[in-house]
Amino acid sequence: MKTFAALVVVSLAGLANAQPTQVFYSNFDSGQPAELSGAGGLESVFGFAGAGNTGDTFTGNLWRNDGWSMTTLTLTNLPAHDSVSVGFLLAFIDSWDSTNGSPAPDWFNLDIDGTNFLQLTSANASGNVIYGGDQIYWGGAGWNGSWWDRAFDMGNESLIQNIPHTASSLTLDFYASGGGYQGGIDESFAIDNLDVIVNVVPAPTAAGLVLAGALASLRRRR
Ligand SMILES: [Ca+2]
Ligand SMILES: [Ca+2]
Ligand SMILES: [Ca+2]
Repeated sequence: MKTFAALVVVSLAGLANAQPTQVFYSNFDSGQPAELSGAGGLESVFGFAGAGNTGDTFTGNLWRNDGWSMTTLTLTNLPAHDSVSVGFLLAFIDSWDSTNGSPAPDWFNLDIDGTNFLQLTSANASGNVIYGGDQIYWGGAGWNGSWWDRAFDMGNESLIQNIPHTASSLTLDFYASGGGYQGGIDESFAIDNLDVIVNVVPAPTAAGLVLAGALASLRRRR
């Protein structure tokens, strides 16, 4: 009987594996998503078109923010989950100056539920500190024609993968900061292919409930 009971417990444990579930995605090609608010707006991807990894490239429009205010994604009524992962394409547009450039520093930030998870810079115009992620573009994409632009695929950045999270709502704030940040046609950032995945904790299945009932029955007979 102990062996059978142990098998039941193992089976129930197996049913509890979290399932990755996409709860938001936008390539910004069909207008502004209802979940997105705050600063910025839709613009063509211009020269970024096609940059990226297979199946995850800049297309059509992106969302560009050229000021100091936040762009905010707000998700509600999330299914029961134990962690969250975020991915997007990130463009550093025009004359970003890294921490050892001038005027600097220029920062791109991502806060999740009010806590900072990313603070990155890019040496487009001055300095030499560059985020060491998956760079997918370096060239003159457009906008202010005087400067080259740089882009990254953030989908494999470990800092924003499998973050412990259980609340039914989630807020992402994207914004620039730093004493040297000039904004406008000097410095701006843009995102495309924004993707949010939660690891859903499945509800007990009918089979699981039957097994649980069998276990309870065994216990009663002792
Ligand atoms: Ca797009
Ligand atoms: Ca600059
Ligand atoms: Ca600057």
